[in-house]
Amino acid sequence: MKIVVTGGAGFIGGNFIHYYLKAHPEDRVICIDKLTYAGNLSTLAPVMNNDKFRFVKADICDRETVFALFEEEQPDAVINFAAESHVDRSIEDPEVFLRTNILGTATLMDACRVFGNVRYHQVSTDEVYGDLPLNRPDLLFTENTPIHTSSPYSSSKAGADLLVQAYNRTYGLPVTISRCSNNYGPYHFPEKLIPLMIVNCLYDKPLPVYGEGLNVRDWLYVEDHCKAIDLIVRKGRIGEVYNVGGHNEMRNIDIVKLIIRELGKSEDLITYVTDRKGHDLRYAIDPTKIHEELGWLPETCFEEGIKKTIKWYLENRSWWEEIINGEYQHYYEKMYNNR
Ligand code: NAD
Ligand code: TDX
Repeated sequence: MKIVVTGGAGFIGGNFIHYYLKAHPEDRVICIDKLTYAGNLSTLAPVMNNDKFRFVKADICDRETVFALFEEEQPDAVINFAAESHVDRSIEDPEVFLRTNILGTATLMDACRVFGNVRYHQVSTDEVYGDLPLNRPDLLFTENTPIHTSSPYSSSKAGADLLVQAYNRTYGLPVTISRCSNNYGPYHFPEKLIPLMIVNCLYDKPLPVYGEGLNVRDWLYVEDHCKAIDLIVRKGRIGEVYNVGGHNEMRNIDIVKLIIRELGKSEDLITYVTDRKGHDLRYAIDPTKIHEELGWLPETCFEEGIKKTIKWYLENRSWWEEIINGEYQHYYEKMYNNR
């Protein structure tokens, strides 16, 4: 099989490429990535010399380049990870989220239509379902939960999902969608909760917890997400949505305290800051469908996954130090100074 993976220089796309080339050494992977602030070629350094891998620096909204690449490569499947992915950035500046997340998705699917009705998979998120109340642990997101978004980010992802379903119904494009909960693991950009707290702890910097830290996220080790996507692309039913999650709900404050403990730091580093606007209270995925239909189950429990993740950040300082010494510093000052 020959697959196009977009956004492969980012967190989940990068982990997916590493996983996929090991799991399917006979397949060829072509990665398209614009290398925005979130894209990092050093994430792909271990596979750059693999002759089954090709990297192309391009914008998924650039129709001419995307079409030329499809004509040349004639892929069998496309997996779209490329997106603007950070909620806080979407609150500051929504426009690029609409462009990449919606128009980029349309451009890729148009290329799929033109070059042989290519199999298309959309990597979506549980955030399209909005949030759940904190006092109703019995409620979970199923694939039938109505779309109900809170941030410009989640709205742009929901817009893309609707478009994917419309391309299936209108043009018969063979599509699937996965909606996963919060991922964590290696190569996670340090603007997101877990890597930000690890990096700040290592520098003994304040740990900025939004509001009271009581919001709940449902965490999944990134490799389990990658395996789920691989299964869906190979065995999933066309036109279907699959939720992906491992029943691992945790309050933000408990995650922060756990990281502090693992790194032997003091809870005095915790600093409560102004809450995120429109902050979703709780996410929780019901993964029954992907389990029953495709046999998927998470393999890495949180206790093991967080230890592996912290170890990775300790052993790969150059990867994240390069990031935080660049444009990230301006971002950090803008978002957190005087918050
Ligand atoms: P990320 O921000 O780490 O990486 C995004 C990648 O896309 C970067 O390499 C960036 O350079 C690239 N990109 C951005 N705009 C582009 C464009 N116009 N053209 C080409 N490349 C472009 O994101 P991530 O956390 O790896 O998320 C990947 C996907 O998974 C996203 O679609 C996101 O919505 C979804 N998702 C993420 C999570 C999570 O917890 N991180 C959970 C569920 C779903
Ligand atoms: O400094 C912080 N302090 C803090 O308290 C940051 C960055 C976050 N938080 C809180 C906000 C959230 O309740 O931690 C929680 C997690 O925040 P993020 O890491 O920004 O993730 P989230 O907003 O939950 O979105 C993530 O999961 C779903 C990804 O970034 C999305 O791309 C994905 O779709």
